Amino acid sequence: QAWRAIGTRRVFLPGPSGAGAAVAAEAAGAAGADLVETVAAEIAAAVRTHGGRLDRTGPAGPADLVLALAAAGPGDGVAGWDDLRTEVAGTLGAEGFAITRRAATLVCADAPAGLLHGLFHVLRAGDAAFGAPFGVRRHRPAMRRRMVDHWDNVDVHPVMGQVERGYAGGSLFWTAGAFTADPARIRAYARLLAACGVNAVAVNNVNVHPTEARLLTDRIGEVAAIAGWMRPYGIRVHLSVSFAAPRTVGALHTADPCDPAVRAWWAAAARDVYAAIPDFGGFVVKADSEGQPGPFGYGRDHADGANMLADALAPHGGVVHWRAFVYNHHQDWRDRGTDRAKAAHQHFAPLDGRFRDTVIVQVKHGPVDFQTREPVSPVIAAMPGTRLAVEVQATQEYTGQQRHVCYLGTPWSETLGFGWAGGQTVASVAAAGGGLVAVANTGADAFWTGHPLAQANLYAYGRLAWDPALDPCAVLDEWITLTFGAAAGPDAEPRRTLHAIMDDSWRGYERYTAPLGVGFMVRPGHHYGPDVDGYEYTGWGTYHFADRDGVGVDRTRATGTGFTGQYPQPWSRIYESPDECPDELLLFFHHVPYGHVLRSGTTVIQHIYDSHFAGVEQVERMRERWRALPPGGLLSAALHARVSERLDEQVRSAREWRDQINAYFFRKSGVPDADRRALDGARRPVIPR
Ligand code: BDP
Repeated sequence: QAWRAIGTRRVFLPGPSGAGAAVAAEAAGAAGADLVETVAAEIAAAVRTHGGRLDRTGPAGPADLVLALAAAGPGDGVAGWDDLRTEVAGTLGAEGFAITRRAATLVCADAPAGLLHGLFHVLRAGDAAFGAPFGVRRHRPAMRRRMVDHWDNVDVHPVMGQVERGYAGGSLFWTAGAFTADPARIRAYARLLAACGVNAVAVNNVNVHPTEARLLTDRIGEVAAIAGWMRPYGIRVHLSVSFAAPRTVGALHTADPCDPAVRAWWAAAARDVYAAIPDFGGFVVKADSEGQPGPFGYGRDHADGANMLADALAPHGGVVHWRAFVYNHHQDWRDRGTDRAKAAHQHFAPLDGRFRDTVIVQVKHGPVDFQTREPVSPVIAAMPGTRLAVEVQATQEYTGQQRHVCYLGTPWSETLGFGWAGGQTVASVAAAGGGLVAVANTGADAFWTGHPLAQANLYAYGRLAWDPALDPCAVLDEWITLTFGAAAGPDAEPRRTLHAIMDDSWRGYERYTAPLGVGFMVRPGHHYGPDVDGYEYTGWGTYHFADRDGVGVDRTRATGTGFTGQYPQPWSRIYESPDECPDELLLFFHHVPYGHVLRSGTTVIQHIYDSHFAGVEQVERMRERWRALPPGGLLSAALHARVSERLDEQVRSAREWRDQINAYFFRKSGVPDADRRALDGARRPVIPR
């Protein structure tokens, strides 16, 4: 439906034999020519369905929409084109475009990928792109690389399955050891990603098991096939590699990054990869983390390891995404001086300035691990001499596993806007460095994402990576329009319902799971559902320290782990003080008594109770709204049923969270609920002692 605005119109896109064709072909290059033909095929399909017309050879009569490269142009006869081209040529970069509305809507790009993004822009705007005239508007992505990282395994892992932390069916690429990617499906996937603004995909898990390690060598053909199917949509393919590969898939006895034989092994491996995939993006590496091999084993550091791989890739134009998710996963909960939150900064900040330009240190957005609410990782402010990428988790490992509605555009936007002295923000650091990365939430599921409404997270990720200043609610609105139809008419009610369900869903999830910045009260292993003490006495470094008097982790300099000292001002000061620390992060930074009064005026214990009741009520209302909305139009019966089934589970799970958390804290603290609601899950009021 969304294509109607384009498909009903007369579109001119200079083709291989049209005006300026020779110049266009030269400007586009071989890969670029693919992209221009992708744009043509998209428009051709739309006009076939909706009755418009596509001209490739010259505007036969007036056009409504003209898309062309600045270097080529559509030739004479398109009013306003020369002005536009003169104004914008050479300023749009590899993916940007300019758009203006004169007699026709004109889209001009310096490079073919810009035409593709321009087309999707017109698609998002719909009829508005063909209304009253408007002046030249330039659009360029804030982040040069907008990458989705798949955690797909080749073999089925005994614990993690086919896709680690995957909640959207199987892998799009592999099934039980075999390469089962369906070309049409991968092309459709590339199209989906490109429409969201994504331009890079890492195809396999960062935990590289023995079979996946061979994707780098004898199974590179599989990666090349994926690259071939994705290339027409401007998407480059990256590969997660094992640091131990020279030993495990090669015949060397060491993987020491300073050993000349190891360096030569990687140089040869990179050469072979590029022979198979000339536009290969580069490597993603999880090293010395959670059991993955790395440079520490040879007495080297992360800069030695990352630079060695960068040197292998550099001659071919590739980059290394080296993850900063490094910590001791055998930490002793009794040692309060150590703190997992501090680890990435301790490992990486001292290395600032030592990484090559083609190394991108990929930092999780928070200091611990994709929890529902975390402060921003202090590493992001601590490495001005290093290119950083920021990693978010679209796959909802800790945010409801795509059984719960949890719209993540909201927290990502907050994270990207987080700033400190000198006008720096998370978005500006990522934009200047290596961009924004999302762990994929997609898979072989018919709706791509398991929960159909989780598609909005992929969309929001891509849109915010393109422009971090976008309002996440407006982005959600775009997704709703593109997926379910325009605002007016019969679609108005579905839109209202979807907003009512989704806008505040992340905060809702936080309310019934882990308010005040406390994390990891999840069941160990699979991380779904509540288990307050599940990780409390383990080695994973994820504690809440609840006792009869209070709860939270003291991360202050004064009396705690000193983590607050890793932040620049003013945050270091703000987080250090329990009075200044934002309520929503209080228990992340402070251990406080249950009677501690929050900035909101409520005590911590009462807030825990209130927020769990409120969270469940919110989810119950979400389900009622959905039930009141009959399937129909673009809301298919299958989709409606899937969302209904997931909302039932969300209600069940939210009640379970409420009852377990409230019962736990009631028993620990002995403090009754001010409103005398049942706290221990029993269906009777609790009489205050
Ligand atoms: C954790 C996941 C684990 C990943 C790890 C990572 O539980 O499966 O391997 O992150 O990012 O959150 O490497």
